[in-house]
Amino acid sequence: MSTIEDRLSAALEARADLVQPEDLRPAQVPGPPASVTWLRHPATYVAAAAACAAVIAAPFLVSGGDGGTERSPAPPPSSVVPTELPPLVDVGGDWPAPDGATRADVDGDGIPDDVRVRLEPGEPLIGPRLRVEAELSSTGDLVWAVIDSGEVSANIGDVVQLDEDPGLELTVYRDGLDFAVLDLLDDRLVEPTAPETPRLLNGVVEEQGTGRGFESRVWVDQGALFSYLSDDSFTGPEPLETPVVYPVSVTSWSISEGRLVPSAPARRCIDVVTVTDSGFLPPLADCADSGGASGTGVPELFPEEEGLVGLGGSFESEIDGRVVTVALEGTARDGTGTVEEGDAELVVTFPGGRTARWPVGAGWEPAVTTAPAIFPGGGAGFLVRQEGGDNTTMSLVTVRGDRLTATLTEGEVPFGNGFVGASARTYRTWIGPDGVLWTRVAQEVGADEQTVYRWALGGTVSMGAPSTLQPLREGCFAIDASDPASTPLDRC
Ligand SMILES: [Ca+2]
Ligand SMILES: [Ca+2]
Repeated sequence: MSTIEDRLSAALEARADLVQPEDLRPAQVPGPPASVTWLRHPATYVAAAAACAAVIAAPFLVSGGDGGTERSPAPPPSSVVPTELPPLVDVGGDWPAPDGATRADVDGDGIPDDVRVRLEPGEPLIGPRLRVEAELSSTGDLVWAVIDSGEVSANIGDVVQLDEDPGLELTVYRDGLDFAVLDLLDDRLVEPTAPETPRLLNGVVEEQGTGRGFESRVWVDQGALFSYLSDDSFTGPEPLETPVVYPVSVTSWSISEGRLVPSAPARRCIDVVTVTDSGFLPPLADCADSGGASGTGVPELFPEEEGLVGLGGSFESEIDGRVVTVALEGTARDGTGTVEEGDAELVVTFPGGRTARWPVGAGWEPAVTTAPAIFPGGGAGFLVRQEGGDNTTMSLVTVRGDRLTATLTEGEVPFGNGFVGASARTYRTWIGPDGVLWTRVAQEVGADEQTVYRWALGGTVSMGAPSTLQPLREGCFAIDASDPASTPLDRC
């Protein structure tokens, strides 16, 4: 029986006169890499976790475009077409293939072919390139592509059918980089040109200048290739502190004329509340909200919940099916309308008499809204307001079990009532129907046009830590500030 090298030599000789210099270049790399997770290959979970920090810290490790580096063969010395083609040099045929062969019908003859990933030896764990090769059952030929590698590992992902050729296309997971898609074309594997956006990335796409990131996922469902990008950015770095329900833009992919073609994005929601068993697939559901930033529906923002209880007052409320008593205890400083640290506490008494306390920070005298803020997935909290001067500072105190925890807020979207920076541009935060917590920010001074955000509780991974309030952009609405509850809402 001939060895792979024997077959390779024969194949190379047979088609040496077909090969152009560019055939030896590394296949195209689709855009800059970012980060990782959501993997179907068990071995890569560990590898991805190990590589995560390093990848985020150094996201631009490989060249994009044609990969024009010293690794590429030199171009012809002039634009004159050479009359003699250079000999085809094997690249990576002797690199190790630690994962062994995957079976996939690359040539479409109905018989699975052996597919391997060979890792270029190098530092710290692997070299800068991979060789993906397939031994075709139809001809016995060995076909391959050399592409850029990730940091630690690579493996063949699911096979996909993206065009009308019967052969299946390969997806290649590379930690820290976008997925590579490889297609058999003219007896070699090629990487179709990918658009800059959306990405074929499992990980975080950084939002410039904010320290936040968008979540990007890739998956295969019944031979079709999909990806999504979250509509909103979240705190991170990874895993991002995503809420339990949030909108994403889903893209399906095809190949046409040597290009990866994304479909028009479809708005869906990641929803771990209603989708409890999705297997390896992301928990996608129709969005229950009014349509979000890219929709056309109008959310029910008003009337605003206006019930307030001040220091010394209390009320009953139902949280997660339990009736609790909520009180603001303490006293304000004489004549100033302010409190110092330790002067005031939010006290929640649970059935059976157990109490939990949250100390109100120094500031204006507090009041608490009598209607709780309600979040998808069962989260709930009370809004403590400290109003004075031009601003109202707000703290959302969540009830988890028998504990009170103040949520964190950060980022560009302000929380509370006041003016943005030194401008006269207003922002206002309120609890609307169904306990939804909203903030609206005037687009210009005095304008009715307001950007509206729906707040969600993020950080579902680390239940022991404080949640971060994550703003989901609902869109722009014209709101008459003098009487917002009675005027019809229109999208800007
Ligand atoms: Ca085959
Ligand atoms: Ca195909």
